[in-house]
Amino acid sequence: MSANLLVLGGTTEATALCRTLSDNAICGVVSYAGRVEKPVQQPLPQRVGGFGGVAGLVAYVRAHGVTHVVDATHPFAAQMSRNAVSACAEAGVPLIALTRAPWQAQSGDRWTHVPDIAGAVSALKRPAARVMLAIGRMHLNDFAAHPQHFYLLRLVDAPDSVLPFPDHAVVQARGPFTVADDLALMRHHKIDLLVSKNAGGAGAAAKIAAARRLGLPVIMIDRPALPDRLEAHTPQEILAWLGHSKPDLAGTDLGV
Ligand code: 3Y8
Ligand code: NAP
Repeated sequence: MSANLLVLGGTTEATALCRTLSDNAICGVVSYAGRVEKPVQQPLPQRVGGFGGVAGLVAYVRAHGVTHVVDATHPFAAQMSRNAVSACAEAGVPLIALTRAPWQAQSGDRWTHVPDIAGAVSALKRPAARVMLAIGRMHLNDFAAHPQHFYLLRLVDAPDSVLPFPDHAVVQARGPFTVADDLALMRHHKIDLLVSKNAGGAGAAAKIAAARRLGLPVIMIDRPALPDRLEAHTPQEILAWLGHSKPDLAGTDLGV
């Protein structure tokens, strides 16, 4: 039976996987939550919007004859990842996660680890600073508790409501970002503190390197706990999991 994948997308790794699947003529659909107005175009058909919890995902998998699910969502998309584990177990469909290791502090880094967004908000209970808040839009209102700071906000889409910060600037940009651009951005806004999720990967790493270069402190939000599941770190590992890795041709009579 040929494979018919459901890729839970929204990351650089998911984009790389979609390219690999398309290059290997493996059928699948990539799924987005619909968080942003225009998700990047992929070389696979895509669907946008929630499934309707675990039951909705089970129903989707069954209705579309999905043979394998790859959870290539962001490490902070914990609810989606939990739902994928439960739904695939219930539907009896194999699941693997395509994920990336967390960033590790290097020499010169001035990180303060906090367990979650609330921890980052508490860490901002301090005299006024110039804070780069590069965690997207979904949790901004939590930081209204500390209006004394100047906030530099980087968002994928323009804000659709008044932001709860008396002193702020908005940069509308979609990653991946470069160190040179993030250095220039932080210098331009005289940033003296960075708040970041420990996203891992390359797409959001530029600001971490820029903060190191500038000697800035970073409030680093650690990842939420995820259920146990099979994990891979490259599209090639996914191909192998699908049984599509190139056969070992050594010693094979190619008849040429
Ligand atoms: C909708 C799909 C690709 C994927 C690219 C990666 C890299 C660029 C860096 C900063 C940090 C942040 C944010 C970020 C990055 C990649 C990746 C990544 C961080 C898109 C995308 C969707 C989203 C959703 C969006 C969240 C927000 C988070 C912005 C596509 C562009 C801050 C995470 O406005 C909103 O509501 C945005 C919401 C979830 C986190 C949040 O809490 O706000 N991502 N990001 C996905 C969907 O609808 O299912 O449009 O391409 C994807 C990417 N964003 O294909 O190259 O792989 O991480 N995304 C974080 O890491 O902290 C920006 O500014 O420095
Ligand atoms: P989340 O909190 O874990 O998920 C909340 C709900 O959103 C899920 O239960 C599901 O709704 C829906 N959902 C999430 N991802 C989906 C997907 N790929 N396809 C279909 N429905 C999805 O997720 P999130 O943190 O909001 O992330 C949403 C999307 O943004 C994901 O694609 C993720 O990869 C991407 N992203 C997130 C971050 C981040 O910092 N969180 C960073 C970069 C990219 P139902 O229960 O109705 O199925």
